[in-house]
Amino acid sequence: MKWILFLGALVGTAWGTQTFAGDQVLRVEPCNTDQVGLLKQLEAQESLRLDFWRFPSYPNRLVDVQVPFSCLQAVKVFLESHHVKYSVLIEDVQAMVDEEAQEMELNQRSERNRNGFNFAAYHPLDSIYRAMDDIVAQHPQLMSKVQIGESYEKRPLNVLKFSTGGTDRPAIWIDAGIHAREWVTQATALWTANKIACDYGKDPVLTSVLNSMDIFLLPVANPDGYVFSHTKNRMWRKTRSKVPGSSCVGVDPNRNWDAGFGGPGASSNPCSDSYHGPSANSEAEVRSIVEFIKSHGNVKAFISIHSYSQLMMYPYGYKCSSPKDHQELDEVVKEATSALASLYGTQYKVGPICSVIYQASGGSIDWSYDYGIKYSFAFELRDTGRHGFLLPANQIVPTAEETWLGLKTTMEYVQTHPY
Ligand code: 0X9
Ligand code: ZN
Repeated sequence: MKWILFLGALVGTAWGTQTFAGDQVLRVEPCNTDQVGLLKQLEAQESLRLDFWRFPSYPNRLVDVQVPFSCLQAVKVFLESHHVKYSVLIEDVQAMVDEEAQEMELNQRSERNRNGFNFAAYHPLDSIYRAMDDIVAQHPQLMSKVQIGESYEKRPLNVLKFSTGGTDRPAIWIDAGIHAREWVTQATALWTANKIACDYGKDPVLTSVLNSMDIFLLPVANPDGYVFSHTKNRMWRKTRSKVPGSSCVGVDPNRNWDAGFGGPGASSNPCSDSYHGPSANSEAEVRSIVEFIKSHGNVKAFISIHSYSQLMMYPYGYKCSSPKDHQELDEVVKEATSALASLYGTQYKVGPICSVIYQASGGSIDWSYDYGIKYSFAFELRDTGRHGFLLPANQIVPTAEETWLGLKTTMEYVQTHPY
């Protein structure tokens, strides 16, 4: 018995499921480069098993970090002794995870009874895939399912194609959920699919967009990670590929694109959450999107949806200089986020990735921009850290509704400014 408890404590798991009992999320506010350096030192110390919800970067940027219960005291003492300011954002991660799981369970029961799909709840992958099929079945004239490839664990990568005719019209690409734990993004994408299906022919802006362009929407870009985040570790971010020569699993699929690959803001350590992988496009999930975009040949906008922080960004992330279209892109993100804010007042920050969030190489929208897709944007949806990745399900629909206004404004701009 003793050794079972010991083993359990050692790896922090119970029956193979990661638990976060007593873990806290700290908001750390480094006030100079030295303090950022200290945080990077902490990050490098693998034995602490810190999970950076927001990575440390420039001074005066907020850092959110989940600290295992067993290291809390030591980390707090370390921060205090170095006069680094911090506060507790989340008191007990496991309590929030449990609450979310309980809510999901209740919802699943009520969905079974009503035989319906509740967009205001989080769902496992098979439910999402079934809901996608149902939406397609209800709108066969407007949409179809396109499988663009397979994940590492051989799950289909399902894209919803919205098209009102023509062959290979100019297209808008939208992906969500490339980071597994960002659950509000997959949920928002699904709500959006349903919104597009229902509003075509009613909403004049959407109708006009779809009368001249196609939309491709990938709601779950990292299905293996998503399943893992439901079954084993709610905080899983990466893919689930095996890394030769390492016992650690997975690659950060937003460090794996062929854009400044392996540069600053990506890790060469397979155990890191921002591990860039053995080579650019090593991940089946990334490769499938790249091949699809290349073979399509007429994609005019590329939008990646992440959470959290309430940001709308444009390139670059792998370098801190602005792209040549930055003035125009800045105009678009300002318009889009003011439309977004008009619904519930949700405030977004905008700008290039490097200055708004941090330097991060190998990201999707840098690749798409350098590939020639001018309108390349990344969203970071709600919230700003109160719940972080554990955004309560009652915020899914409001988040999706406001994001839709931002997306629609962006799509309208793309349609009316061809290049
Ligand atoms: O670190 C990231 O990959 C993104 N933040 S997150 O918390 N969602 O992990 C920021 C990078 C944004 N760049 C692109 N989306 N390309
Ligand atoms: Zn992300």
